[in-house]
Amino acid sequence: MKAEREGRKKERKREMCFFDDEKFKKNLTFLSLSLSFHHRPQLPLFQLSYLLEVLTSKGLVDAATAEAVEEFISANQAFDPTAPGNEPKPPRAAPSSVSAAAPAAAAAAPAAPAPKPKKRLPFEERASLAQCPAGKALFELMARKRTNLAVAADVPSTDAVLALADAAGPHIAVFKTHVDAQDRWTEEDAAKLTALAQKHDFMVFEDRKFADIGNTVVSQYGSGPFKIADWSHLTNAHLLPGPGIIDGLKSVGKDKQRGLLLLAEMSSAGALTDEAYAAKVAAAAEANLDFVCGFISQRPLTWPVAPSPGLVHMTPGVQLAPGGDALGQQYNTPEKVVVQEGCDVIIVGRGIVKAADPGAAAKEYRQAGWAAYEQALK
Ligand code: BMP
Repeated sequence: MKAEREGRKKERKREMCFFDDEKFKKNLTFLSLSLSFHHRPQLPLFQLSYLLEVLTSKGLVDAATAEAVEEFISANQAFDPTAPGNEPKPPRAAPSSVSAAAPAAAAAAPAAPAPKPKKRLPFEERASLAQCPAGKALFELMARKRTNLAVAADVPSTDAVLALADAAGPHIAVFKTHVDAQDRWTEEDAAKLTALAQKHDFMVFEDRKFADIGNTVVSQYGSGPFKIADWSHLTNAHLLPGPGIIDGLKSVGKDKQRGLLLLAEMSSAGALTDEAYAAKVAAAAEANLDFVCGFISQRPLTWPVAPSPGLVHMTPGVQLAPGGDALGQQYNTPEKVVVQEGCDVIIVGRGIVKAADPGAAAKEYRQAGWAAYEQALK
C-alpha cells in the first residue's frame, strides 16, 4: 500500500514538472505561499480556478469535484475581478483539449506578460472593498478630505510633534510617528495627539516596525511605556519572524479596530526586500484581511500578483525632486511613486519638517500627491 502511494506521489510530481510555463509556476508559487499563511483561506480565486483547470485536465481532480469547487469559488470571491491587475487572463485551451501533447505545448507557449493595471480604482470604491475597518476608514478619509499625504513627524521633541500635527493637520490623511525617538511620550501626549487627529480629521500611524515573535509583540504593542494600540490607528511590522507576528498584533489590535501595514519593500539602498519577499508579504496580507490593511511599498506594480484592491500602499522616500541622503535613503517624486509605481499614500518627512514653513510645505505635497492620484485614475 505504502509503495503504491509513494508511486502515485512520484507520478504526480513528474506530471507537475511538465507544466513548466512561467505562468503556471507563478500560480503554484503564489498558491503555496498563500496556503502557508492561510489562517482563513482568502486566496485570489483566479489563481485557484486556473490551478483547478490544470489539475482537471490531467485527471488529478474529477469532473464532479471540479464543478463543486468552481461553484464554491464563484460563491466566495474575496477578490474583485474588475480590480487593477485582476482582469481575466487571456483564454487558455479548454481542459478537455489538454492531452498527452499538452506538456510540450505548455512548454512552447510564450510566457504571459505580467498583468499591468489598466485603470486604478478610486479610493471611494476601494473603501468598500477593504475588509479591515482601519483600512476602510483610511480610504474614506482620503476620499473625503482629498489628500493622500502622510507626514513623517521626525522632529526632535514631543512638543514639536504636537505643533507639527496642528500645522500640517489640515492637509494630511495620516500623521506618522516614531514615539521611541521622542524626549517624552505620556498618556497626556497621546491624548493631545488624539484630539488633534479629531480636530483635523487624520489618522495616526506609529511606525514601530515590529519584528519579534508573536508573544513578544503582544506586550510591545499593547503595554510597555508607549501603549501604542491605545492611541495609534495604524502600525506596521516586518514579516521576517513569520505569521505569528500578525497573530500576536491582531490579538491586541483587532478588537480596538486598529490596522496593520506589512513592510513589503523599503526605500533604503540595498534593502533586502526583493520581489519574492514582497510576494510572501502579499500572501500573508491576503490571509489576514480582517487586520492587515495594506503595505509599506515602493513599486507594487512589479509584484508577481496584484494584492486585493482593498489593501492600501503607503510609500516613504518621497520628495518633490528625486535624490537621497548620506545614509542610504532614496527619494522619488509623488508622480513617480503614485502614477508609475502604483502606490497610494506618499509619506514625506524631511521634505516637510525641514521646510521653513512645514504647514505650507504640507500643502504643497498634498497638491502634488493628489494630482498624481488623479492622474493615476485616468
Ligand atoms: P524622510 O522623508 O525624511 O526620509 O522620512 C521618511 C520616513 O519614513 C522616516 O520616518 C522613516 O523611518 C520612514 N521609512 C522610510 O524612510 N523608508 C522605509 O522603507 C520605511 C519607513 O518607515
